[in-house]
Amino acid sequence: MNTHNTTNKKSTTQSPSEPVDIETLKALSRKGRWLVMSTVAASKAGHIGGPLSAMDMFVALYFRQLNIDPEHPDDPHRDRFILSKGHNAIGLYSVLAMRGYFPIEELKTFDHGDSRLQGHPDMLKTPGIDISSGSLGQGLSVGIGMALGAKKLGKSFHTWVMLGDGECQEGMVWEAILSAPRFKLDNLTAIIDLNGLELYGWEAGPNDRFDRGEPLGHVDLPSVFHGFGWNVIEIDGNDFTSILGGFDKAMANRGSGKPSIILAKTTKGAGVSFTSGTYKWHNGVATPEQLAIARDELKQGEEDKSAISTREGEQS
Ligand SMILES: Cc1ncc(C[n+]2csc(CCOP(=O)(O)OP(=O)(O)O)c2C)c(N)n1
Repeated sequence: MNTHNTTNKKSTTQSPSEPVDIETLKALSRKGRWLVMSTVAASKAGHIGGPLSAMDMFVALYFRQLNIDPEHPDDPHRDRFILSKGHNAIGLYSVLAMRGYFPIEELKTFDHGDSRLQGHPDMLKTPGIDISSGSLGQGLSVGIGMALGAKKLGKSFHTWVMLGDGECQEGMVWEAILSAPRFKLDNLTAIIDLNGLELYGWEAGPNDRFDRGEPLGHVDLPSVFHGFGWNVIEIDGNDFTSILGGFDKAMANRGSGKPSIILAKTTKGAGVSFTSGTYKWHNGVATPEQLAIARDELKQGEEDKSAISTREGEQS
């Protein structure tokens, strides 16, 4: 059971009071990317590439799409979000902090033993986390359970699940893809962050230990998902107009009896020149020089250095 503070008040779910415009969403994304880079550098461990490729979608979900209230993270009427690729936790934490689930300052504790913000999401510790994740492949099945539960109980919330393309090599994902249409879960939307790069490939190449081919590059995903019975939406996952249009299509699909899949083309490590488009920054720790470059590129000011912290006894 979730142990966060809860209230039994009537539904308090809400989107931000004023719709957040696209320029503001872009600024939030830059801030979120900076929080990822600086927090991971301070903690000296964590993932970069996936959190940055997914950042625009995290921001669009939490600032435009989800029916949620940070003051009541366990409101039973809230929309659900499952980060199936749980190693992207720092990306999600950065957006949860900006949205008011906990202080941005708390990011300084990321990955410390006694922190609420563990390296992978923990639903028993962190406000705003609906499901613990990190072992790849499980999130969509959990999302199916939530969406099915909503149908059975007559609840109107929508369930969103984000997966990685590397993650889709887990067989359990495909069992879930097979079963969601069977249950007519039009209250479920899965997003695949198609950044085309993961940590590992399959075969040794001439200049590397691994062939870094696209995890799903050989699969005609739209046809496959059509064939399985999903409503297929293709977007540019690093463009807010495209993202918001995709979310609208998913919501318009409610009532159709089909779950929606959003195939989101993204760039791994997007937003920072030296992390962009390379598997090498799947995880990693930026040097002070690299952080300075990232801060400039993300248009963060001097005051944002405060996001950088060091663990006691460690050098910056
Ligand atoms: C069951 C399982 N196997 C292996 C891992 C180790 N692992 C963590 S991230 C990752 C690659 C994931 O790539 P992708 O899903 O494309 O995510 P991205 O970082 O690109 O967003 C792997 C293999 C894991 N977390 N869980």
